[in-house]
Parts: sequence; structure tokens; C-alpha cells
Amino acid sequence: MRTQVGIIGAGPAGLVLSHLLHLHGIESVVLENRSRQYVQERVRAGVLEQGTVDLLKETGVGERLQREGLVHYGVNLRFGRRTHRIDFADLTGGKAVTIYAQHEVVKDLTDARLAAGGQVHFEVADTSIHNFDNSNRTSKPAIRFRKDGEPLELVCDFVAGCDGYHGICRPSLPEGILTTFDRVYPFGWLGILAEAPPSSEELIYAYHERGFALLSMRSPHIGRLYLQCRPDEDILNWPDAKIWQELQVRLAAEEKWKLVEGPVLQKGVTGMRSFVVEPMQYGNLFLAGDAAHIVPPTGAKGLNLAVADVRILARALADFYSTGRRDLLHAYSETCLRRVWKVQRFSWWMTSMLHRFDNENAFDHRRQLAELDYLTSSRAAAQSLAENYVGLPLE
Ligand code: RFL
Ligand code: PHB
Repeated sequence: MRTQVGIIGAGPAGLVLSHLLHLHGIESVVLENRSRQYVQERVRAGVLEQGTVDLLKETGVGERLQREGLVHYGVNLRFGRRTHRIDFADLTGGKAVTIYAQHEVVKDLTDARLAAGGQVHFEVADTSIHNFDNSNRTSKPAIRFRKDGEPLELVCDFVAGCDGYHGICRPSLPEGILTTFDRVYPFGWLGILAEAPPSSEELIYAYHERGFALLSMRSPHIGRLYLQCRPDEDILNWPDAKIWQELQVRLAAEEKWKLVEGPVLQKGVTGMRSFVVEPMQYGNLFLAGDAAHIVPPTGAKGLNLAVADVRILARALADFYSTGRRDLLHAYSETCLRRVWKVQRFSWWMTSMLHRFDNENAFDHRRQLAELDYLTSSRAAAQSLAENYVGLPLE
């Protein structure tokens, strides 16, 4: 098999990259180790930045998103049982975020790629990458894998490692090339998907003595809620009634407000970490999305950052194929990392402000409350949150 760009991973990064390359007339093949059904049902992110929404719409894959997505012009911060709205439209000149599940984005992109005759292969096994270090200029990069038990090789000009945090691309780089920067948080999130209409039109981020809670949603009928929990929390310790009880306590408000409960459709625990590798490229291999960096979910940035990376990569590859110049490709990592670090900062800051840390004391609790008070009483501070939340300008 032969293609121009071999893409490993059919998550948001891999599929958006394949779609953008197609629009530039560049051929790619996407290899995914899970089944199509699995990736299209995996419950993950839900908040799309304005720039992500604009990109999907402008490139012809935003039709269902436009119809079904919920446009939010603000979020609520709740602490001391009071609710404070951050008005994005006012603070950012009319920008918003859109609530639309990640697996719906993945579904729309997969459909678009296949309808355009694109190659997306699911359930491939034993993926490995070769000859990507550029040392041997006569042999091209190759991806080896198995499909239905048969060993195959895909020869390409470039490999895009879009295979997420647990993928094989990042660990395939020779030792000593990558520098890792990370922080693991001493807590996780217990998330539920519930058949309950969201009790608020917009998201509520709640800071409470017992820990953080978040009210989000997927549709006017389906709620998505999270609780701060121990990083190794056993979900078996959390029967549905106990989850709702804890959500009721942490989300409680002074004003007349009620958290509507309903059957829990799905639940799980996620650990939280901040993680970056530098550089995000080596020879003809380019890492994008979670393969190169992870953010804690508090800022709702992971998917959006993955899309920002591949937009830069697609532009660099398009420039190479049309002019033969490699300067944008050489600058890929540096260009991406400027945004990556700003988003890391924002996600770390939101996480630090809103969670209870075991090793912190009453001073830190007062400091967190003061930060929230400042944020909700100073236009300058609120504007900083708003411009980061709706998404920093693209390069
Ligand atoms: P993905 O989505 O992990 O996709 C990688 C794909 O590669 C496949 N793969 C392989 N394929 C072939 N061969 C191999 N050896 C392979 N190894 C792996 C995997 O099966 C997978 O299909 O990475 P990508 O594309 O970089 O996208 C990143 C996002 O998925 C991630 O950042 C977000 O989900 C993070 N995130 C959120 N991001 C947001 O922007 N907004 C949010 O509201 C938000 N909420 C969240 C989140 C992540 C969460 N969890 C569960 C981690 C909420 C949660 C709870
Ligand atoms: C979600 O709806 O899954 C969600 C919303 C906001 C976040 C993280 C996750 O910060």
C-alpha cells in the first residue's frame, strides 16, 4: 500500500487531519486499532471552541453540529452557594462555545471521509512505524500492521502520530529525543451520563468544601455531570443514589434552584494530568493531539487543542506538496507548542482554582475563594477566563 500521509488513530486529530488534507488534494490513509462502533460510542469531550466549530462548518462537516449543537454564550461559576455568570458574548465580542459530543464529531468526520472515497481502516492490529527518522533518504517511512490477521505495509512520505496518549508513535522515537513535562493531580473525576434534562441552560463549575462538581450536558434531555474523587476511586463504591446525593450537596445554591435527577446511563472515573513532550516531531514523524500532550479536563481543551495541532500540520503539508518547501514543516512543533503551553497554563489554572487539594490548608481554601471572588467581580479577570475558554486566536 502507498499513500502520501499515513495517519495512525481515528480520533479527532487523525480524522480532522485526513479531512483537511483531502481538501488540499493530498491523499492519506487512517489506521485505527478499535472498531468503528467503539470510537463512535466512546463518551468523552463535549465542549467545542468557537474556532473548532468554525473550522468544521467552513470545511463542510458542520451541518449536524449546526443543527444539534447547543450554543452557549456563557458559563456559571458557583461558590459559597452563589452563582456568577461569565458572559462570553459580552467579554469576547460575541464568541461562544458549542456543546456537541466528541463521538458525534468523530461520526460526522468518518462519514465524510468514507463518502469522499477516503481510506479509514478500523480494527487494525500490531501497528508499528519504521524509517521515519530521515537518516536514510532512499527509503520512505512505513507503517506495518495487521488487518484481518494479514500482515500489511503502508509506505508513505510522512507519518502523523494521532494515536492518543496510549499510542505507539511517541514511544517509537529513539531515546533522548523527547523531553517530557508533566504533573499528575491527586484527584480524578467521576463522570456520569444521565437521562435527566440539564438543570441549567449553561454549564455550572462548582467549587465546594467537599470538592469540585460540574454540571454539563449533551442535549436538552441528557445531562453530563462530574464530581472530584480520589484518583484511584473504585466506581463500585458509587451507587447511583450516592452520586446524585453528592452532586446535590456540591451543586446546592442559595437561590431557588433544583438539580433534576434521572437514570444513570453510563459512569466512569478518569485520572487527571498535565503532560507535554517536546519536540512534537522527529524526521518525517509528526505527533498531534493527545499523542503529544494531555490537559486536565477542567478547561475543556483536549479535543480543541488536537484540532489546532492538525490544522497547523495540514497547512505545513499543503505548503510542502505545493511548493516543495519544508520551512512550515520544520516549524511545526514550535508553532504548536506556543498554543499548547498557553492552553496548559489555562487548564492547570482552572484545575487549581476549582479543586480541593489534600495537601492544602485553610489558607489555600480562603485563597481559592478570593480568586473566584476576584474573577467574578473584575471585568479584566473575567475577560481573561472568557477569551481562553472560547479559544485563543489561531496562528
Ligand atoms: P484520541 O481521541 O485518544 O484518539 C486516538 C485514537 O488512536 C487510536 N489508537 C491507535 N490506532 C492504531 N494503532 C494504535 N497503536 C493505536 N493506539 C491508539 C485510539 O483508539 C483512538 O481512536 O486522541 P486525539 O485524536 O488526539 O483527540 C484528543 C481528545 O480525544 C481528548 O483530548 C479529549 O477527549 C479530552 N477531553 C475534552 N476535550 C475537550 O476539548 N473538551 C472537553 O469537554 C473534554 N472533556 C476529555 C473530556 C477527556 C475525557 N476523558 C475521558 C479522558 C472529558 C473526559 C472525561
Ligand atoms: C463535558 O461536557 O464533558 C465537559 C464539559 C466541560 C469540561 C469538561 C467536560 O470542562
